[in-house]
Amino acid sequence: MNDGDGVSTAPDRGSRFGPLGTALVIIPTYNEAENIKAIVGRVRESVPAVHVLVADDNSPDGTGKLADELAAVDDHVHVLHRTGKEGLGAAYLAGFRWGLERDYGVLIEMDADGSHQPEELPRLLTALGHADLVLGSRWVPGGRVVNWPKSRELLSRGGSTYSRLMLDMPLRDITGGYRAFRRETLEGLGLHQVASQGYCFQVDLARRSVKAGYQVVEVPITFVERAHGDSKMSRDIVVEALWRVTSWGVTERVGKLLNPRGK
Ligand SMILES: Nc1nc2c(ncn2[C@@H]2O[C@H](COP(=O)(O)OP(=O)(O)OP(=O)(O)O)[C@@H](O)[C@H]2O)c(=O)[nH]1
Ligand SMILES: [Mg+2]
Repeated sequence: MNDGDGVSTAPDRGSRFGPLGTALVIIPTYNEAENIKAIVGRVRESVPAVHVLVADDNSPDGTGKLADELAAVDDHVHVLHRTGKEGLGAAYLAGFRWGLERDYGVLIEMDADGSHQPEELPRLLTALGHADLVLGSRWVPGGRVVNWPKSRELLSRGGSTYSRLMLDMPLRDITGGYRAFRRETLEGLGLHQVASQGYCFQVDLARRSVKAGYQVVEVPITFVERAHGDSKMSRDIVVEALWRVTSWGVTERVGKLLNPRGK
């Protein structure tokens, strides 16, 4: 869908990075009726050329219907209705598939609750002109969190630090969910093998990108705690992340011990 209104950067002379094409912002939703109109409006205002896909898991509070109302009056807004709650990872995978089938050049992850500010999207897209994947990062200089309880900050910082050390990855914010992928990056990640959910889904995609040799760039963002609606964070999500990250790290270490030259 490179219909001429895409966010494009001219390819660098001598750079392997081509123009970006049209961008699709994927917003997974479960019970975000209080937030959906505001977030879609802010995205469309911030970068009018982008398209938005709301990937709703049949939210009981009617988020999907509100999204349909937005789509009815704006041909840049689309809705993917899913049958029931299957978690953030499954919703993103379905959204990526939807976007890749329709030839979008850039696929962006963004929460519905206002934590990821659409006004910062131009900075992510600019950085993607020279990268395969851009991570909105709370934990690089210039990045910050607003209104987060100390306990959440510790959990997030701790999760990123543990993942960085365990997986030997040079990234500061590995669990964040404000990201911009080039379509070619997603096509190279083996998405059909991704089974992880929640925070772990984000760690998994970052890990696959680094392993595949992609250029991953972190851009500082200001992350704002949700003001409306309920968090879907749960103990299960944290336990899953801890378990999978540990198991990936151990598997890699054993692999290196058995085959130090990586042959
Ligand atoms: N489609 C779908 N979306 C989900 C699901 N779980 C969470 N989401 C959405 O994913 C985004 C992130 O979820 P949040 O509840 O904000 O998780 P969080 O940011 O870790 O938690 P808070 O900081 O408390 O907001 C939001 O837009 C949610 O509506 C799910 O099972 N299906
Ligand atoms: Mg949130």
